Amino acid sequence: MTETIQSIVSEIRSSNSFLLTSHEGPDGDAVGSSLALASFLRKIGKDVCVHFSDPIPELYSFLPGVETVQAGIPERDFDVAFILDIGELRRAGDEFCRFSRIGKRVNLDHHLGCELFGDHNLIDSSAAATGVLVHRIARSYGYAFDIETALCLYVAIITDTGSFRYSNSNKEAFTIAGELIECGVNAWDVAEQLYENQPCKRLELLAQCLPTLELFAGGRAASVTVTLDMYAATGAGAELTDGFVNYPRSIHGVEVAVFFRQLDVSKWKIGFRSKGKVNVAAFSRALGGGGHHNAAGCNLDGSYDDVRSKVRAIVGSYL
Ligand SMILES: [Mn+2]
Repeated sequence: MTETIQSIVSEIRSSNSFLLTSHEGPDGDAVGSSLALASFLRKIGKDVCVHFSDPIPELYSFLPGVETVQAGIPERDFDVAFILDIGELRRAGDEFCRFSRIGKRVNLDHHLGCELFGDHNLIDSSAAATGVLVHRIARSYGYAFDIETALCLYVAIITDTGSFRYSNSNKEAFTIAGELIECGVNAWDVAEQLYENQPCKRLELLAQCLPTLELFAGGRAASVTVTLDMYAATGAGAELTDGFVNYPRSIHGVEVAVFFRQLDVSKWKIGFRSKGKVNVAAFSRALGGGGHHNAAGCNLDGSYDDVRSKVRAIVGSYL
């Protein structure tokens, strides 16, 4: 691991132009770790282009450097491409996967079983966030952290640890967070940006979603549903449903939460969340999807009643 970090640092020292990207549907770690790396590289005088295949959610628009993110990749050569927090290369999007004017590829990730597609692969599933890996690299370079880089890293870590609640909230995550606070990051300002800044439409949509709450499997599972009608009634879009599945999961005695999200008249996206004991990847695989122990999902076609009973049967048979 230390050797990989050393090789990446040498690659940074000997290169000038960098292309950075992360996964589709970017989350706080994807955006925060990429912008932190961009900020560090720019401050040491490098030429940096940040590309995301999907738009950056409005929630992260306060991050320094977000205005430099490009939806397209300029037709030019890059010495090094950093691919962050991605798990599988295809999640970088078609444009990046087709783009070949790259000298070396560096893969930074903390997903278990990440594909080793890089010339350098810094993969550590014990890292709380990909931002932690960026911190290790910048520190190993001897970089004195500035407030912009620190703010992006803090957001990467706080979002991927669920505000230091999830089981990945290890000592390294807290130690780095402490250092970032020392650099001038204000914990309340960040929390206010992330959690006290919701569009009103999101709560209106949540108000329509919560009455759909159902407990099943003897109270060990619970679900909520969002339909196309609810989007139409509130003017809110699917991107505002992030976190809705945490409400059924938060119930006493519930081990598995299910989120039914209507994509089209008879198309549904099903999200599963576990409190830790139950492996929800097993449900989603049984239904043709994928995911991780604590978070998984799949798509199903059919009427709500059909999809709902199929999912409840699978979850019931495992619990
Ligand atoms: Mn991550």
